[in-house]
Amino acid sequence: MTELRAIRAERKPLFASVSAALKREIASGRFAQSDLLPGERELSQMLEVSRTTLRRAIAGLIEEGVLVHRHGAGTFVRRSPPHVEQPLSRLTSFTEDMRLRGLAASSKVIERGAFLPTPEESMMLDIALSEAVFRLSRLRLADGVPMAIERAAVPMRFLGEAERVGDSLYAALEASGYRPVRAVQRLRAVVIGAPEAALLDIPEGSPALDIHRVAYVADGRRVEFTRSTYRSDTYDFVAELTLPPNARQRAEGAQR
Ligand code: 16G
Repeated sequence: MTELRAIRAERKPLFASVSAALKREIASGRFAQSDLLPGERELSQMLEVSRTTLRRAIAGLIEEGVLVHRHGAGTFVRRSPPHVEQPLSRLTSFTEDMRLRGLAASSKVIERGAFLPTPEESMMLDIALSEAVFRLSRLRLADGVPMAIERAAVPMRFLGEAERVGDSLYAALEASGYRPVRAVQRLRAVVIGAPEAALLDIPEGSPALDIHRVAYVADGRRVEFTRSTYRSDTYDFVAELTLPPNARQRAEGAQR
């Protein structure tokens, strides 16, 4: 605790020094990821600061996403999520992507079943409003850490029965002979609202990536429309860029 006491000698506002000291303790492993912080009384005694100063420091760290408050349970050190680099040119599934990185994929189902499509789903899938879709909305996790919320819609005709879908949507589509072979994806930066922030375990107002994917089967029919919200602190989407062939020939010629 000598290090924590040294905060009194620093020339910052006291609460800022308390935040910095708590961050150092987290980085050093004294308070491990996912650990419950000691109670307010204990911490304020340890740090020799008032509870008001401590509360101010903790509130700041919650806002920064270093700590997380769970109702009725206390304040925890947030577990830092795995960082994933995702090539934008490969049409893979979440389960496959995580497996390739040695991470365990899991999901929490938010909504699942056969429904009539919304006007947006019917337009994006190019189907009639009367044609049923299988809708699967999930929170996707890697090694137990929330990474994304995905809301997928697939025309029922590609799946046969909803029961066919297990942990992986793409595995189910592959089993029924309709694995997507091509997809068009649109990415956009968004600011996260309260309900999604709570699911993703990040502070409200954090930046996130909003991704729309329309995927096609070999004969050109649309098989999937998925709207996803990805945590921007866990995902880097990486695209490889190439010159068109004629410009490439010119560039290579100039090098000779
Ligand atoms: C990916 C896809 C999503 C697809 C899901 C299937 C992006 C942005 N999205 O997460 O469109 O539905 O994989 O995953 O990459 P699953 O087979 O594990 O259910």
